[in-house]
Amino acid sequence: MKQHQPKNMITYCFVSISILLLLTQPMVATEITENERRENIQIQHSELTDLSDTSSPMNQHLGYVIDQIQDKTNSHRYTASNWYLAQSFKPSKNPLAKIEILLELKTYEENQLTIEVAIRENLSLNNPPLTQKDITLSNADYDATWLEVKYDDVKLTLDDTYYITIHQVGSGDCYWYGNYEVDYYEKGFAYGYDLTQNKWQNLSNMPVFQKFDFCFKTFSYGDNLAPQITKITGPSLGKTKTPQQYTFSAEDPESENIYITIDWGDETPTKWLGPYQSNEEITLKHTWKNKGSYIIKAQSKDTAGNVGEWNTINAIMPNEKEHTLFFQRIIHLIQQFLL
Ligand SMILES: [Ca+2]
Ligand SMILES: [Ca+2]
Repeated sequence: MKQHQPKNMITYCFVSISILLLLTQPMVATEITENERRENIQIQHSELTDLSDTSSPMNQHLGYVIDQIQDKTNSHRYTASNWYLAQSFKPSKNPLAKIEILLELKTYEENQLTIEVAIRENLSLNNPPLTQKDITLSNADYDATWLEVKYDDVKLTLDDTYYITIHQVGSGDCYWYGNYEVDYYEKGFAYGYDLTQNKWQNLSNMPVFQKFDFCFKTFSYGDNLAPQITKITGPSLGKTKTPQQYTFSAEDPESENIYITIDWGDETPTKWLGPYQSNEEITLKHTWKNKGSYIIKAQSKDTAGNVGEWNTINAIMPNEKEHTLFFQRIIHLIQQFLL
């Protein structure tokens, strides 16, 4: 019995130390992780400042958004030179940036036909329009074509009635398409002005055109929204000194191209990568030198420079090989002493 005691004591001490080691190991790892996490956050903050210095354009309007629209068609009216045609509408957005009207060139002289397209507060042709631009139709517009008329931003009173009037210059014929079966645009009417009779007709007063509206669209500007990271996928557990692959994507509300920046949680400098398409899957590899828990952060911006929020994923790089060997050795030693 006495002969066995020293060996038992040694075994007992070793097992105790081993258990203590096993218990303290994760705690030490956790402590490192927390420190690294704090460092990472500091890095992220300092790099965030750098990112704001990138020479991206100021936040700007991306483009047009439709305000009013009537795009159904089953009929048309001629724009013969002795007529003005008009469509009334009530804006809900400011400013009016452009309109589109659905025209088709029928006959023309000198291969083109000029149309005056105006925005008016009323139908009095003696009053100057709020704005007017000429468009020229050519051979290319020999089918029904949405023709764009851009105006310098026109400030309108929302929900007041305004008129798009068109009048062709010179001889020829052109269709302005519309629809008369259903009143698709209830906030406006179609009008025709017969120059030979010097009067406007509300086309809706004519039985066949009771519900007639011309095909038109009015446009204002939409706010350009920042893209957001929609996906970060990849291993949550990996090995140090081995490239790890992650997939990112970002969606821009206006489907603009996007740029992406990744903060890998170590001290790798961040930079904007791209351009990529909105929703495109972007696969990137990164190698961590030191073990620890890392917060991978991704952020995107659009071509106008609107920057979205950070999105994150956690990844632990425990250097599995070291851990496995360490635990294997401990277990092996315990087994030796217990036997
Ligand atoms: Ca109508
Ligand atoms: Ca955008």
